[in-house]
Amino acid sequence: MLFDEYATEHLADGAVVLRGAAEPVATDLLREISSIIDQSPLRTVMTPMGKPMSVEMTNCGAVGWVSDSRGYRYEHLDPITGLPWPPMPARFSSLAGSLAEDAGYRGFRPDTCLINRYSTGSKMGLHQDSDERDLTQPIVSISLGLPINFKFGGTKRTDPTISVKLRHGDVVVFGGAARLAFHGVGLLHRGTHPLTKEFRFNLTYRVT
Ligand code: MD3
Ligand code: FE
Repeated sequence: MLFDEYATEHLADGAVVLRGAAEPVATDLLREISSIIDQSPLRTVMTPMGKPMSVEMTNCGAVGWVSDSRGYRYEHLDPITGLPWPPMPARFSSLAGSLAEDAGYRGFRPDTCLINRYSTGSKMGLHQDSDERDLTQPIVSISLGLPINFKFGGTKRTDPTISVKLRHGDVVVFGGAARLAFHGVGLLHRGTHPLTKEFRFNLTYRVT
């Protein structure tokens, strides 16, 4: 464990919340995020159904997640700049590896990190993350700024969901049976956070 002590909460089979685990490095992470955004700007993407997502996003790492009328996929080049995505900062990847290890997953080496920015009224509907080839690898998520209600269900869309509030610095690691669970994010309510103002940022580290 790299940082101070923190509480570990069991969320579901394969999913664990590390409460406030990223709080000690939040300002460093936000500085890195702002440098990534300077190189590959936040953008609104369209779902394959032609609806704009309410969350703005960008990526860093060898590949980045994109969505447009042709579907969801990972791309080596940022479609806005035509350039490779900004490299993943070394401290980003080592942090994710260390957090995954704390949750019981060894050797997590993410090749991409999706940066989502939520503003008042943003939400994310229930979905599965299944665009990656190696579903034995976990996903590490870091929440920064304003809190949201995270919804977590089962492997069928109609399975019941539980709700858990994710706050600044909280980390969730999803592996095993949780890797293909349906999940979503409730409305971001108006508010202000000393470090992120009116926003919530989420970092999602994945092995594609
Ligand atoms: C559970 N993002 O970008 S992170 C996404 O807060 C996404 O921005 C949300 O879902 C956000 O795809 C939730 C937590 C998360 C990420 C991936 C998962 C939960 C997951 C994959 C499988 C199960
Ligand atoms: Fe997701």
